[in-house]
Amino acid sequence: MTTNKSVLGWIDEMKQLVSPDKMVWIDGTKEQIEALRAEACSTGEMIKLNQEKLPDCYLHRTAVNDVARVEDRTFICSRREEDAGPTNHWKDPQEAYKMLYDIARGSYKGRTMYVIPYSMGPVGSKLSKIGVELTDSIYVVLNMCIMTRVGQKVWDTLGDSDEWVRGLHCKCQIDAEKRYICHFPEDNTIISVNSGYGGNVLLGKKCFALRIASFLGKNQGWMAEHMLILGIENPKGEIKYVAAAFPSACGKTNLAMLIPPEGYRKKGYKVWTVGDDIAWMRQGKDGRLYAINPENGFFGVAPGTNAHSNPNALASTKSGTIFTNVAHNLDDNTVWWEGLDKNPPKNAVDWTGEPWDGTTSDKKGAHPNSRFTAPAKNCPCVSPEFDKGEGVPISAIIFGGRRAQTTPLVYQSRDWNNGVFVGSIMASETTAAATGAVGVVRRDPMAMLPFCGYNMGDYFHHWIEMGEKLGGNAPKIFNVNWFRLDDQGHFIWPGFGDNLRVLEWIIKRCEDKVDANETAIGYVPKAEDINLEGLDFSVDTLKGILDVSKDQWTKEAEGIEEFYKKFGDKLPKELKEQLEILKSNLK
Ligand code: GTP
Ligand code: SPV
Ligand code: MN
Repeated sequence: MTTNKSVLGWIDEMKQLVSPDKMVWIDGTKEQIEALRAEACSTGEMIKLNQEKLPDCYLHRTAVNDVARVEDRTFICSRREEDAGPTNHWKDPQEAYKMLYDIARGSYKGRTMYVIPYSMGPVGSKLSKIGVELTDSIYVVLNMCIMTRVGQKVWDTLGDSDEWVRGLHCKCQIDAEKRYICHFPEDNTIISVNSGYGGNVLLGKKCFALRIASFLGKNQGWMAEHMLILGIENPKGEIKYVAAAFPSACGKTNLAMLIPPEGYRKKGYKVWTVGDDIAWMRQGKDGRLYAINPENGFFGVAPGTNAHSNPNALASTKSGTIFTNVAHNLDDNTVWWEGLDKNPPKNAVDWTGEPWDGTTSDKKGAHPNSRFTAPAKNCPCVSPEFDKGEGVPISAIIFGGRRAQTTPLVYQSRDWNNGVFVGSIMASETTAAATGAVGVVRRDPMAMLPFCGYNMGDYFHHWIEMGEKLGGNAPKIFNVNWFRLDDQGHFIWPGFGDNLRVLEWIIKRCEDKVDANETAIGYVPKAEDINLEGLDFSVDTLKGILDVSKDQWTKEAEGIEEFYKKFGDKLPKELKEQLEILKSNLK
């Protein structure tokens, strides 16, 4: 295991607090994982699926009140309230520790404490960071063993250092009224109580790799972002990498694994997945921005994933995968979700554990935020760079969201600071990935609203400073919107694989190979420069979704002005200037 004093001291303290019956050190070996799976199946916590069709795959159902991240119960517990900022919920750290310890006290009685040493990023890479999660949930252990790199090597790499992130997870009674996800950025500590669901409890993911890491990045001069990373290989074999930030359930996993349209495939285009949710980025020796994916698996949205929309994601779930809150097909002991195919199982159990015949229209088989936890190595297009840990050089940063109107299919910012402005004004319709209303437009700067571990005004400053550091090597910044709707409420742009047509324009812009129209908000493609070959989509329709409406953007500018007021003195002057430029462009 480890002789690290800071680790042993903390584990001891937590053990005293939660009083487990026994303790198990997780080493991530096959034998250990097999034994834990068997134990979870014996208690009903997990269901072993058809091992011929889905080898090493399991199904888990969470409590019905525990199916998504809980943003209103997520806290940043910095010493000063101002350091959490106007977009985060804050609690005083001393009060928060007391409250959490009172809830956690004795909560492992009759249970086992699992100690998970994990690395975010390839073990030993200079860009990687180490965490230790204590949990009383086998489900969490097995998910962490997919999503992160777990095992003895992590202890060996950590050595005596006390640079690691403490994570305590207690399921308690899954009491929604006492559910808290608390972060102590100044103490490198996360405490999560009364949940057993995904982002609330897999503490390496949003809690560490975004909330804690964004704070570390600010202080250490790097960036932790809610971004996918993908490589686009052209027929000459040259690969360009882009990173893209979209809010939860707005298409990161899908874009990260996209399959090029037939015409592109024939020409020799390929797409390589580096990451589908989180990017850690740092300036490299050559001055460019390099990104790694700190994760080792995909915690992807199941509904809508099918052989047409995302065959690579589907292929990734065919072995070693844990399904959460999908429907269970009893006929062949497999899984099903809305949008998988047109044949819902007749003899099934829905995500709540009730019998389900696949026909009731008011009752879904899978929860809208049901998920698969799949090993990255399963992905047919996983990048050869995935495990290298040096990072890939980023040519373009792409922001995007779900907007029925207003935001065009794609536009390019005028320069870095204008790009930071474009990210800061992102807005998107809310989705089932968090509890609360769905479909409401809200501002979600850089898709980091729920994930920034400190004052978002300071976060904007950090972006501006990164641009100064990167200078002429800075990636170009774009914005995309796959979600414009027609009058009947249908998506206009075909999306998915065809998004490569837009990425191609983006790459060409980065290489100065294509012209554009300058508008009030930035550079928009000339419609004829987006390749529509092989697609039943007219240039006129395309013009419609490239349109920048002065009326709509004038309203948008008012909304931005209102939103910016939140930040008071913390709003960088560069962004104030950008807003003024937008307003004067619209006159
Ligand atoms: P998180 O894991 O929550 O961060 O989500 P994500 O950003 O990875 O989103 P994901 O790729 O899982 O997509 C979420 C939903 O958006 C799914 O239902 C997809 O089918 C849908 N979607 C993704 N890409 C597109 C697209 O290009 N067009 C349309 N219309 N829908 C899309
Ligand atoms: C998201 O909501 O952005 C996710 C899922 O990726 S969770 O891990 O629950 O945060
Ligand atoms: Mn996400």
